Amino acid sequence: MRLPVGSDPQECLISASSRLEPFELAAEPGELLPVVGALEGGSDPLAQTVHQLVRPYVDLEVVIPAYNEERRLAATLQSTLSYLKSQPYSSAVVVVDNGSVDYTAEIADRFLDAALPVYVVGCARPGKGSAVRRGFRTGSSRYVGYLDADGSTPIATLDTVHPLLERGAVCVVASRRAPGGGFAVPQSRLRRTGSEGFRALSKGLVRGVSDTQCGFKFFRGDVIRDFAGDTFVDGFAFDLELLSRLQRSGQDVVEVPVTWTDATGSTFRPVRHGSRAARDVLALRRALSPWTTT
Ligand SMILES: Nc1nc2c(ncn2[C@@H]2O[C@H](COP(=O)(O)OP(=O)(O)O)[C@@H](O)[C@H]2O)c(=O)[nH]1
Ligand SMILES: [Mg+2]
Repeated sequence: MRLPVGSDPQECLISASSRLEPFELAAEPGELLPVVGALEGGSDPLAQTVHQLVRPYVDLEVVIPAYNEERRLAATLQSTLSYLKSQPYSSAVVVVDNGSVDYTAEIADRFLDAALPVYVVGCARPGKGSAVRRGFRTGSSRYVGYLDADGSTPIATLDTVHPLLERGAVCVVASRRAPGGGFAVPQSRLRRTGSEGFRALSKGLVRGVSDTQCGFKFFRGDVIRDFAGDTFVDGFAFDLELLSRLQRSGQDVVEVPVTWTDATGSTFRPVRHGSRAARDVLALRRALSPWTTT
């Protein structure tokens, strides 16, 4: 099912730091539901009734941000769908494509008649972070997470992640640096140097997490939908912001080791995206409240 690219009332609301509370969720599996929500804030002059689309409930949703992924997306969708179909829980896949200029959307469309619900969602605001945020905020699943379109982290990592969520974990992230994890195919020297710089710059923003940037993270849906509404980072540093905000509010981040494969065809442009990520980390340092625990 394809949602329109372009006007995005929800994102306008997010940028106005407001929170949208859907108050009517309903019914038919596989159907998109018009949901009427209202801004919180009572007499707030911004308060108004808005319309948005919320996907129906499933146990677990997998969001795949995708930008110009015509070469890498099909294999990842294939493996993700075949894995999810073999699980006892209900699930859906959500591809969020903001402005790809290749055949990403058409590739994703080929999977629309798959046995599991697959949605292709547009997103007006560019960036991996915006895309993931949009995926989160338009769902209603019990658990939701995201993975990269290049399949760098094996989907079978969910074998470990899902039971942890079922046991009450709120946030479970794949880590290449946790004991037992690693790189089957390492990143280029330039990317490794960039990653070291990013880690140095972001030191102290999260605690006890060895790898904030691995693109495979799952959450309890209700909690992360709430947090995602408060985030402002649109690019690759979005993961760091999410984890930092979760930890500051007292939530634990659980890491599971993965063997990760660097895939060719990265959309990450070291100069453009690296400098943007650095600026975002500095903005995060200014914006986030101090830790309340030591
Ligand atoms: N929707 C969307 N996805 C993006 C954007 N930038 C990156 N991505 C996706 O984010 C994921 C990670 O990007 P990737 O190129 O694999 O970065 P790398 O693994 O750090 O080299 C991939 O699924 C990309 O398609 C963007 O602006 N919009
Ligand atoms: Mg990648």
